Amino acid sequence: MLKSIVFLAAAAVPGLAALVEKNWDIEWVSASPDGVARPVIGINGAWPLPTLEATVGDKVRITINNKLGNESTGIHWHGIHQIYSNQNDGPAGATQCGVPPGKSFVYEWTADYPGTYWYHGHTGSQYPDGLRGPIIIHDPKDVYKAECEAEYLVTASDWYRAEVPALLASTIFNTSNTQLRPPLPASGLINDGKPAVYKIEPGKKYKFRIVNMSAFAGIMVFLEDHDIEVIEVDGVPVAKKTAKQLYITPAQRYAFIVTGKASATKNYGLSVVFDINPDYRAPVIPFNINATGELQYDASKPAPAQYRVSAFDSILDDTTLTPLKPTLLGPTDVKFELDFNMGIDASGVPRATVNGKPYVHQKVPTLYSVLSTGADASNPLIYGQVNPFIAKKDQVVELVLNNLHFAHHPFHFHGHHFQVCERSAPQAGKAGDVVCVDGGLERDTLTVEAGGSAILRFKADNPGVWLLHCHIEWHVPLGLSATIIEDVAGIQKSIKVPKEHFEMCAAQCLPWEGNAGGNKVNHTDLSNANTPASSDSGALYEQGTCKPDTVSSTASGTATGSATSWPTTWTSLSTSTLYSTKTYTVTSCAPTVTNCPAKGHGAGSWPTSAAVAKPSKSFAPANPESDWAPWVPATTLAPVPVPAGVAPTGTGAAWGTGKPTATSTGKGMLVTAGAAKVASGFGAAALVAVAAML
Ligand SMILES: *[C@@H]1O[C@H](CO)[C@@H](O)[C@H](O)[C@H]1NC(C)=O
Ligand SMILES: *[C@@H]1O[C@H](CO)[C@@H](O)[C@H](O)[C@H]1NC(C)=O
Ligand SMILES: *[C@@H]1O[C@H](CO)[C@@H](O)[C@H](O)[C@H]1NC(C)=O
Ligand SMILES: *[C@@H]1O[C@H](CO)[C@@H](O)[C@H](O)[C@H]1NC(C)=O
Ligand SMILES: *[C@@H]1O[C@H](CO)[C@@H](O)[C@H](O)[C@H]1NC(C)=O
Ligand SMILES: [Cu+2]
Repeated sequence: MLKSIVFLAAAAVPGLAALVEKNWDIEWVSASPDGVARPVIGINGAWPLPTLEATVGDKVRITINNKLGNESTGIHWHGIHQIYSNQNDGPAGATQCGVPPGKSFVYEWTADYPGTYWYHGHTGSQYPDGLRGPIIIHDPKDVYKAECEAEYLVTASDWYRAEVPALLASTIFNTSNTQLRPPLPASGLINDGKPAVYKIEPGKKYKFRIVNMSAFAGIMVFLEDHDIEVIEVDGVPVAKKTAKQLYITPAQRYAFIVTGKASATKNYGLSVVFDINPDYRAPVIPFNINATGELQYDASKPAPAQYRVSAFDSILDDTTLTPLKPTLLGPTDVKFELDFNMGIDASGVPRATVNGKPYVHQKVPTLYSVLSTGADASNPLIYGQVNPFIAKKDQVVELVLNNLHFAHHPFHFHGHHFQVCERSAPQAGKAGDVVCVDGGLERDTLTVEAGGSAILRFKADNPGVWLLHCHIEWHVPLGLSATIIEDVAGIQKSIKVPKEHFEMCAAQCLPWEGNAGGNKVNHTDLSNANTPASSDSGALYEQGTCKPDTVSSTASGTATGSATSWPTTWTSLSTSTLYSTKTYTVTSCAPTVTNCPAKGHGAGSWPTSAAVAKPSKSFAPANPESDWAPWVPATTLAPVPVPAGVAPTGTGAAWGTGKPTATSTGKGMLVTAGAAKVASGFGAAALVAVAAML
């Protein structure tokens, strides 16, 4: 295990940010957090994974060495804004190529805001296989710190006994799974199976940070006989609010204060209840996965029994929380409307769609297309089916998310904390016209209620390619993602991708220039771009369809075969192994294998556009400590009173009352459950409505 190097003292002095540096071997290890051993993805030979700690203003540099042998990888730093460092955000296909086995990749970013975050794999649904851990960005000016005796970290996660490739094959990529059921977890973990005993002294206050690292299950959190005093959501400090029960969707984080009882004669339970229902309000599946932690007053007394509640009737509505320093955006400049849904397409393949189209992972990562297509980068057509939306510099953008599906979905936006303008009650239908006012909740992951909507806002002041996607991990490969391309000119001017990043593409014979399909001459010619394949639905993970350069001498660039019969060197790539249960046909390789640069830097042709050659800010400088761009606050922060009417009314409508019935209305039409809304205009992926319990 590496030692955590955090220079708290130095970082507290402005201008003297520390460098937090780690070298992580990503490799398979065995672990049995719920008593059953299985292979998991560890770091430096160990699992659970380390908590990454830094202080606001610190530079973080993490080298990952992919020693998995059989899968590509990559890490997303969830909630970190990546100001001028979009190339370090992590999602394969959006801002980088996946890191193939045997390769190393360096992530460099600034700890821009304090709070509770996490890191996780963003390639091939790897985080349910264990590749996820907490990030804590300490705040020397933490307003709530003085009153707390100690700080505790709680992680909660659903846990699966089969590995992700098998889970995907049996559920998500299984065309017989017409109800789109996700895999169901076997157990729920607090602290990845490590002890969850929190020492409490009478009358003292403790800060708890809780991170939900679930792939699917939301969690309900409540304490026996103690209040939860919420102070932070997703890294955003909020005015204190007392709650009895918290509902935390995957990827969300909370910090809260627990006050010790004046006197206690026993120990108390901290309950985490995992919810595997499509909408927790009307459970169709009993809450049968629970985990209990301990608020320990006296170690000599017994641990508490599981603390249960009879109903989840006092769950905190997060939209009633107010940031301590609200972001002031002013009036909206542009509105992007995203209607999302799930269904099966005309070929019977399970899909999740945004405006009728599943996100399809392209050959050239979207960021690399922005950097290499000059003026054409402002044309959304060149990016292929990544559901692109282009925002201009400094525009105030409204994201209207209409959930046409009957389950709730937690949406996460990379690169920003968004402002929640409005969130509707379940089954309220599409969003109406709303004049957004500043002051409401800010966070980076928000549940959009079943059959309802949410309106989010952000200012396009962080040049980059940012995914906006459902954070139920099983819905990502189905295509439930969109791409927000923010400030094209700013990206071209200020984002410098180190050539080592392009080497990840080269090693897999993937292009790193041109449009989505790698066309460098005619950017609107998408004939070589990825489209939804009829034989699989690996939307986010179609990567590495060529042989690695180690076997280039025998390849012409085109091959057909079943994965199981491919040469072993091929199966070291993620795609071939991910689809190892089905025949996978490689019909196009761009560039052809013979065009692939040899190993090492400088071979091949790296992008030469003026924008890349002349960065205004560099995150791969020779002298990182002095050379890195200073932290620039993304927006001006000033307190304003919370306007009336921001909080939604009328939550709590039961999903159960509008229980869906199986309805098929034919190609191109879609009927959502409950709300019975009709949508049209599904281009490539015609949907039929499906009824699903899950
Ligand atoms: C595919 O899904 C069906 C229906 O849920 C299930 O019966 C079958 O076992 C699954 N196939 C595989 C290979 O897991
Ligand atoms: C964790 O996230 C999952 C997925 O959305 C959600 O179902 C679950 O309720 C969350 N858990 C908590 C404690 O919020
Ligand atoms: C889990 O907790 C919930 C709420 O307290 C309770 O209703 C349920 O019975 C518990 N399930 C089990 C298996 O203990
Ligand atoms: C570029 O490709 C598009 C789409 O295939 C085609 O319509 C157009 O004519 C092409 N332009 C040129 C100059 O070849
Ligand atoms: C890669 O190997 C590990 C360890 O044996 C295994 O658990 C995992 O399922 C494999 N991945 C694929 C895609 O086959
Ligand atoms: Cu989802």
